Amino acid sequence: MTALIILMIVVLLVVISIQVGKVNELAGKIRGEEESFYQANDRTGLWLFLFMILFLVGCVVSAWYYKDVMLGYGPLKSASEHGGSLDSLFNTTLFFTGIVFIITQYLLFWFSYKYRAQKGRKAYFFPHNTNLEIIWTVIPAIVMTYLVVKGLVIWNTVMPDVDPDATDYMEIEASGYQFAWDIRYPGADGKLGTRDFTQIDLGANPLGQVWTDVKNHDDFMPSEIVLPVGQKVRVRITSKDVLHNFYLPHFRVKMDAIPGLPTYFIFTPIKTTEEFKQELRKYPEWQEPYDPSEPDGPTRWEEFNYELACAELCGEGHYSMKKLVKIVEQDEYEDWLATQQSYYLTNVRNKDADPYKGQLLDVDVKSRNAELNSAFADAEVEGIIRLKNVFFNTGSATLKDDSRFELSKVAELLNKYASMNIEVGGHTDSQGDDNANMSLSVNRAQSVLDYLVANGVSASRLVSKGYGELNPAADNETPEGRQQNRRTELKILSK
Ligand SMILES: [Cu+2]
Repeated sequence: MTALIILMIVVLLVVISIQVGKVNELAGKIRGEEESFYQANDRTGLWLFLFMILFLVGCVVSAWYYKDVMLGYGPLKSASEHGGSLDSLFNTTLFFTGIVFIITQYLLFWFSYKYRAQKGRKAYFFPHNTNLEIIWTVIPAIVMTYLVVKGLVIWNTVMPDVDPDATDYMEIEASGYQFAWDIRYPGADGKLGTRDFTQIDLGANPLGQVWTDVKNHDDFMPSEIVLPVGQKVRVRITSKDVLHNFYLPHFRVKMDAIPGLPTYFIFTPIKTTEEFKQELRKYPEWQEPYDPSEPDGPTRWEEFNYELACAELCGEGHYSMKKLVKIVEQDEYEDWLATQQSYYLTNVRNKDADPYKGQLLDVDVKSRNAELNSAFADAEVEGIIRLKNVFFNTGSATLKDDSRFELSKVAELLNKYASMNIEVGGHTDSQGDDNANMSLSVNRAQSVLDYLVANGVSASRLVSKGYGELNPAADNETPEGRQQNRRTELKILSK
């Protein structure tokens, strides 16, 4: 229907213009052909000149009117350290191209008016003018050289890579795929683990992390990007399928994500999300309601968030490649870090895909130490702290070497909380002879107590007790239950 109406309008316009042409022809015949030709020329020239004035004024007014929604102006000044220099490059280019734009538009329309055909005037013919040639070659050459050199200088300050041994930056990784981003942080060691595309398993290992590389063990994949303000960040950018583009408009960060060829961008955020919101708040258009159907709801500036987008038309779901970016103060960042779980520990550890299944790893010790820190800090009298990584040889009270991590941490914490008195309790499962279990638990508790004393804890603060199989923590019918029942516990007697 719409197409039919448009077609009819087009046909009508054609008919009208033919009719107008015919009327002009007739009028020309009446008034004399030549006379009407010059009159039409005068009119057209004048209209063109008026159009030019309106057009140029419109360009300037609309640019001014919309400047606060353009990156680089009003509230949308760069939120990164390097962004200002890129904005200044755009402004410089806009300045020169703006001058050229106005001069060429002026000449185009003014000349068509001034040199319109007039009675008795002949066109002046000149084939060549050296001065003009020099002017319009030399001036653009100088301007172009200036723009290119300035661009190169800025490129060279924004784009050089960091020294991999430097400690003044943090690295995160963004992997694009149809249609989302996987963000990976390096964890406590500050290093991203290696990847191998043949290891990719969409359910269990979406990035193809190589689990024999211990650097992977503490890497985590948050649902949003959180960064501390003032921190230099290197983003390693990769793609798992087609071309994507890592675009953080507020930080003037934009780089292709290319399958098989990691790229990078280094930037330093200088405004927290909160600071940026306070900037936006000063502008009336940002005080309007975020959702127009809810006039009393939150305003646009209150709902603002930095965003990561994909700036490559990568397919049907391209628009959904969006992630929130939060820039926060250092302490807030550390609180957030503490809530993040390593992908390996959460999804892979001790499963079949784990090459270290059943072995105690550095990353277990670290996360266990953090648990023990808070268990001791929050300990109540009569409370129980179950030790997880204390192992004995089968049927014996001899500690395995791997127990040293947990027990030396416990000794350190007991020395820190020096007024705490503790009972070390040994427990077994229900298999085998009851009396043998009882004496095994007594001996094992004593071994742990001896270890703590040997590590500087005063013997007067410790007692040991064997419970044998009397206090099961789980069902003795299953192997897992029995494993949980064979355990060492600390009971807080006083603090
Ligand atoms: Cu994309």
